[in-house]
Amino acid sequence: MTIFVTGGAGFIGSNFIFYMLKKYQSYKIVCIDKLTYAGNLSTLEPVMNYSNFRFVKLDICDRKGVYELFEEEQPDIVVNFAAESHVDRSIKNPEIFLQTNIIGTAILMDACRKYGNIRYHQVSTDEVYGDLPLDRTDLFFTENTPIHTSSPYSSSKASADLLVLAYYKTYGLPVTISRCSNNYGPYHFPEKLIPLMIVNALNNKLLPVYGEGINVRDWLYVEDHCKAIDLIIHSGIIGEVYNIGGHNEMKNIDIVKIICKELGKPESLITFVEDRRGHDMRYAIDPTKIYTELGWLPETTFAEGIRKTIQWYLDNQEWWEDIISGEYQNYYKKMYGNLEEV
Ligand code: NAD
Ligand code: TDX
Repeated sequence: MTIFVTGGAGFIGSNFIFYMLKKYQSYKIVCIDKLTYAGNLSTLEPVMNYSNFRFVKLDICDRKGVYELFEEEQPDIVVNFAAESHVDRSIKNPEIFLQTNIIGTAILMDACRKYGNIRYHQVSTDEVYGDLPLDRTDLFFTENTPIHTSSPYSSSKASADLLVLAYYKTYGLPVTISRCSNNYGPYHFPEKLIPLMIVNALNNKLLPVYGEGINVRDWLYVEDHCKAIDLIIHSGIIGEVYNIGGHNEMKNIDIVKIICKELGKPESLITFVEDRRGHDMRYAIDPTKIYTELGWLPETTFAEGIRKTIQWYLDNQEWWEDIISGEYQNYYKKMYGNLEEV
């Protein structure tokens, strides 16, 4: 069995590769990654010498390169994590999101059609459903909730989802889609809420919370997401969409306070900054389908997961220091201006 994992030098893709290599020692995993600002080859160092692992630096929008690799490796399954993934960057510059997230998805599926109707899994997001009001805690996203997006990022992911379903209906490509809530855990790029707050707090820098900090996200430990995708690619029903989430809704401000407490840092580091444009209020997944059909349940509680995550950032300072010392500095200045050190 050969599995192509695209975007495997990023946060969730790398965690998925580690999980799969450990669980299925007879599988070959081929990681395809363009190594954008969000991809780190150093992340994959622990598995780079495995005989059943191969890394290929490749843009999923490079049709010729993609076809050549499919021809050479003849994969059985393709799992597509490759994407531009940060909402704030999509607000500043949407175009690359359309390229990678939509065109890249189409090229991968064209390759799947060309080389033997290969099984394709699309890693999507709960953001395709838009948001829910804060005062309707009885409402959740199900797989039947209409697509209703807010940002260029979520619109590009929704477009890709529609294409995936079209390739199923029109060409009979064997596809599945998963729509997961917010992940956290090791190797999370420090532009995203949880790692940004951990890294800033460790550096005694201010903690920029958008708006009033009352927006709600539904957090899932990354390994639980990987387990769900493993189940879907092996036992999921072709043509189906599966929501993934652990009923762990939290306000941003509460997350930041927990991080301060765990790190022994004062809450006075928290600073409220200008809100994100089009900021979704609340995400909340109903995971009933994946539970009843595939028996998936999250295994890591938030209390346990956030402790493990913080410990990982303490133990792997070199990994994130490398990142924040480079191009990240320019991004940070553009996003947050000159937030003072305390
Ligand atoms: P990430 O930004 O950490 O990683 C993305 C990876 O894709 C990077 O390694 C990058 O180099 C690679 N990449 C980008 N453009 C590419 C291209 N054109 N060709 C090849 N590789 C390319 O993202 P992540 O947080 O790991 O998210 C992975 C997937 O999961 C994305 O599709 C995202 O939409 C989805 N998702 C993420 C979350 C979350 O909370 N992070 C939740 C639900 C769904
Ligand atoms: O500095 C910040 N301050 C802040 O208040 C940042 C970076 C974020 N936030 C808020 C915005 C959101 O309400 O925290 C919340 C989480 O923000 P992000 O970490 O940027 O995640 P989000 O926008 O929710 O999107 C994430 O989950 C769904 C991933 O980045 C997407 O790829 C995934 O699809």
